[in-house]
This record gives sequence, structure tokens and C-alpha cells, in this order.
Amino acid sequence: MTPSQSATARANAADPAVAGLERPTPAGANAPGFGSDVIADALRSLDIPYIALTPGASYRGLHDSIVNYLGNSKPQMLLCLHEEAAVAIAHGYAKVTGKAMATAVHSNVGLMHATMAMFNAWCDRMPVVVLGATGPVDAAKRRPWIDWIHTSRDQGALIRDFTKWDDQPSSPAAARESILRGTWIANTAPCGPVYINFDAELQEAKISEQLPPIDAARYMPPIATAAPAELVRQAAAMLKDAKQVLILAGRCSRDPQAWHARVALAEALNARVVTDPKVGASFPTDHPLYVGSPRAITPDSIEGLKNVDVVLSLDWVDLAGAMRYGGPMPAAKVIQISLDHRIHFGWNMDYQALPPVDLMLSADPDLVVPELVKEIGKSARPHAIPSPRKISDKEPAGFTNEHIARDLRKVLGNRPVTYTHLPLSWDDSWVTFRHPLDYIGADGGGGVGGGPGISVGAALALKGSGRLPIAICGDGDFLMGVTAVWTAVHYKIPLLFVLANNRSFYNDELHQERMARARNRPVENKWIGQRMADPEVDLAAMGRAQGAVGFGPVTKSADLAGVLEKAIAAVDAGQVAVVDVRVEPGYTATMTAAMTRGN
Ligand SMILES: Cc1ncc(C[n+]2csc(CCOP(=O)(O)OP(=O)(O)O)c2C)c(N)n1
Ligand SMILES: [Mg+2]
Repeated sequence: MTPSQSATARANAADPAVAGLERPTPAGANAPGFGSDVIADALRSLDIPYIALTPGASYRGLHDSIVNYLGNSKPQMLLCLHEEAAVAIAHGYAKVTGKAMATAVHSNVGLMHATMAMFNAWCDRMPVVVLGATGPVDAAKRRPWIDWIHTSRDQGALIRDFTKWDDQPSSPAAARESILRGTWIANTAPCGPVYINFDAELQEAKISEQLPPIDAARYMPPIATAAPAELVRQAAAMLKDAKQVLILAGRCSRDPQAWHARVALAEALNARVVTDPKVGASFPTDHPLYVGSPRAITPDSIEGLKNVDVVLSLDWVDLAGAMRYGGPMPAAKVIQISLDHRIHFGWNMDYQALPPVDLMLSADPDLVVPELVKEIGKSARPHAIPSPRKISDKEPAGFTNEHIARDLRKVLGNRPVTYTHLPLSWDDSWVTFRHPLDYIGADGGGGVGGGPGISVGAALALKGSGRLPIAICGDGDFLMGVTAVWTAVHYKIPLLFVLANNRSFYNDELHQERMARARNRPVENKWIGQRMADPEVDLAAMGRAQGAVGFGPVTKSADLAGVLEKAIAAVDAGQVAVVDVRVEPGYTATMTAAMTRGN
């Protein structure tokens, strides 16, 4: 790593996605002179393109270094109005690129705001580098009051249980090493967020001598975890001998090659395939071998699964849960390909119930699947191929999320889109995914409010890709994360928000209904403490207030397609569009059944 070029040269090297925005007055040629300049140089040496942040005095040294030493480029700042949005944006960016970008949050208070989004990224196994600050750790250097309340001992303890690693380095050399180590750990599968906490004094102190240059790439050795050949052979033999294989296609990368290998494996085995809406698209949902999402795995709904005798899990998020609801499947042999056990800790139970496993391959499924295809070869015993699932074009009753899906299909045709978020009540038969970037999965940790920020980060990563990013968010989700819209507008990140606005935290109405039924109390009270009515929130106006183009409220299904067309035209023109669709409170029958099902 060599000291950065002059600020003028750096300012000219504007990032393509946000070129021309927030260019600082050139500070002239300057060499790294402060602790935080070393931190900034380390970020640049790793080609981290953006740092999403909400400002604060604890990292004013680093802030200055990014603006005046790096010229606000590589990384470029993305100003966020809430720390939860900053981390969610990095989370969404990672969901598309598979790579960590940076975020910065202010002392203990900023970190506390960031925790929800860090937990979401953790459960989603997505890499994010969160930079924070504290202090001055040396009490003699603290300003009265404010520096004291914003200095915590062991600040990392706040998030240690849902990060892969955290550190509080105490010299510029250690800070540089910490950034290299943290980014490497975050980006190594199983991926996850890391947190690095910089003492304010370390950032602001002059450095007495330049650090010796280092080659950052040598500190980031890529780790590819394949499975031993013998285990691959054993797995292939089990799969070849099976009467009916079920593939649970779980956490997989956005790599099209890996996608094709999964299809080749399913075809070689004539296996049935299930995907998981919690994670990104992993299999073409119009393929004849595709069964549906996990809620479909019930013996009565899927005839073909009755004969499953081998289950192949490609890092399925909740394997034991899938087996539990799988009716006859507990009798099946289970092959698990996953690295997830490497980061199972004691605090949170996101590791799920313990699944029965007959053959474990502790490896990255994307690396194992092509090996299995080679080993298995073409299917020796061709089976009857079931016909592909059909999307119903029947006019749905009422005005529901299904209308949103149907009218989007109508107006989008075959245009490439990425669904960056889908609402809780969504049926996977409503849209077809044919590419790993068609859908990037849910929030990971079930923390409502992640949808908008994740979508903005994904849209940033997709900018210029030719894909239209579409975020379909519940009103509750949108309102909790609404300020991410401003960041998208400000940095000219085109994105379409379609809001499934049922004026309620409706998911919890169902829970109240269940309570009322169980206790023989009035079900009609289920809306109390749930409905956001009187006044209804004008979501289009919340978009407009932040510079987006607001549409709606759309209250009739007949108007929806026309409004969507206009909104898409706005996004094509580079804007952020927010469409408020006043759907009826209610969930799909499958979703309601899944939620009200007993243990
Ligand atoms: C941070 C957080 N708070 C509360 C909840 C509980 N919760 C789960 S779903 C839900 C409702 C979400 O509302 P909305 O996004 O409008 O979706 P809807 O259920 O109405 O379709 C709530 C409050 C949660 N999961 N996360
Ligand atoms: Mg709602």
C-alpha cells in the first residue's frame, strides 16, 4: 500500500455510480499525517467503493480523512439519515455483489441504532464492515459531559454476539491491520458483519513516522472451501442410488455459473427442487423440476415428495424445520453441504434446530455442486418429467398483493428486474425467477424495517446493470426504514418502491386473532394496537418529501397497471419512485395457514 495520490487526482477519479456528487474542494497534495489518514488509506487499498454513514464527532478524524485526504472517493461517502439505514444499505449491496462495503456509525449511540441492521446482516450471513469510534479512551483528553456519555468500555460487547469479529486497535499500524483482517473475515464464508472501533484520539493524533507500505492483497488470501473427493464420491453414490432426490436449494451465491450447475445436478438426478424466499433465488422457478417454496413441502400438497428417499441440502437455512414439516421425509437420508456450523455461537439461536444428517460435507455448496455433476454424469434412468408450474392469470378477488404481482408481470413483460425485497405475504408462484439476480432474498433476521435500506444498497450495486430494482415493502417495513429513500434520491440511485399498504402491522393481527380464538375472546378486536389508520399515512407523500416521485394512493385494481407504468418510466429516467398501493388487510391462504399452524 502506498500513500494516496494527490487529492486533486483523487477527486477526478470519481466513482461511476455517483459521479460528480459531493466533490470536495481539492485539499492539495498531502501525505498521510494523522492516524485516521492511515485508516482511510487502508480502506482504499481494499477497493472498498462506498462508506455509508451517519456522522458523529467520535469519528470526525476519519470523516476528515475521507473527505480531505482521499477526496471523498474510493470510498465515497453515502450519507444516511439513520444508522440502521447505513448498515442495511451495505447489507443490500453485499446481497448483490457478495462483497462487503463499509459503514461508519458514531460511538455507542450510533452503534445502538445500527444493531438491528447488523443482526439482519448476521442472520443473512452477509459481509458488512462496520466502523465505529469511542473516546478519547484516555479520560484526561475527554471534553466534559458529551465525550464521557459517548465513551463506553468494551463497546464491541453490544454487537459481539451477532458479528464475526470485532476489535479496538490502539495504534495506526494496528488500525490498518484491523481493517485488513476485518474485511477478510467479513468476506470469508460463512460471511457476516464485523465491527472495528477506533479511539477518537488515535484518529486525531499526528503520526510520528510513515508506516512501511504493504501489499493489501497478500493479507486477503481468498478461501475456497471445497469438499474432499472421497466425500463427493460418497454423496454422488447416495444420490445416484436414490429413488427420488429432493434438493433444498438454500444459501447460494449470485453466480450464474453456480446456478447452471444446480440446474444440471437437478436434471441429472431428476430431483425435485425447493427454494427458500428467505434467501436469494437459487433455481429457476419455471423449471419442470421445481416444486415451490418450503410452505409447499407437505405430503398432501406435493404428491411427488412422498417418495423422497434422499434429501440434499445446499446450505438450507432451517434444515431440521424443513424435515419436520416434510411429512414422510424424516425417513429419508440427508446430505448436508454447508459451512454454517463454523459460526454457531451461544447467544442467538439462528443456527436453528439440530438436523439429522447422514453425510456432512463441510464445504461451500457452489464448489461442491459442479463436482457432483461431474461424478454423476447424465441421468442413467430418465424419469417422467412433471410439467412446469403455471402462473394463474385469473383475476384475483378483492385488491391484494396478488394484484401487485399480476400487474407488475403485465407491465414488465420479459424485462430483467431484481426484486430487492418482497412483503411478508407473498406467494412464490406469483413471479418467476430465471436468474440468481432476479431475487436477492429477505432481511435475514426478521427485523422489520430492513426492506428500504437493503433495497437502496442493492439498487446501488445494480446501477448500470440494465436491471430494474423493485422493492415491494409492507407499510410497516417502509415506515420503519423510510429515510433510506433520501439516500437513494440524493445519490441518484434509481429504484422502484411498490408499497403493499394494508395500513397495518397485519402480521400481528393474525397473532391476535390466534390468541382470541384460543381464549374464546372477540376476534374483531384484533386490529387494536396494529392498524395505522386515523390518520392513514400518506406513503407517497413520505417519498415526495424526500425527493422521490410519489404515486397513489392507488385504491382500485383497475388503476394499478397504469400507475406502475408511469412509476417505471420515472425510474428509467433515473428517479426513485414510490407507489402507495392500498391493498386490503389480509394474507394469502397459504401464509395464514403457515402462521396459524400449531407446533
Ligand atoms: C423490528 C421488529 N419489530 C417488530 C416486529 C414484529 N413484526 C413482525 S411482522 C410485523 C408487521 C410488519 O408490517 P408490514 O411491513 O406492514 O407487513 P404486513 O404484515 O402488514 O403485511 C411486525 C410488527 C419485527 N419482526 N421486527
Ligand atoms: Mg402492513
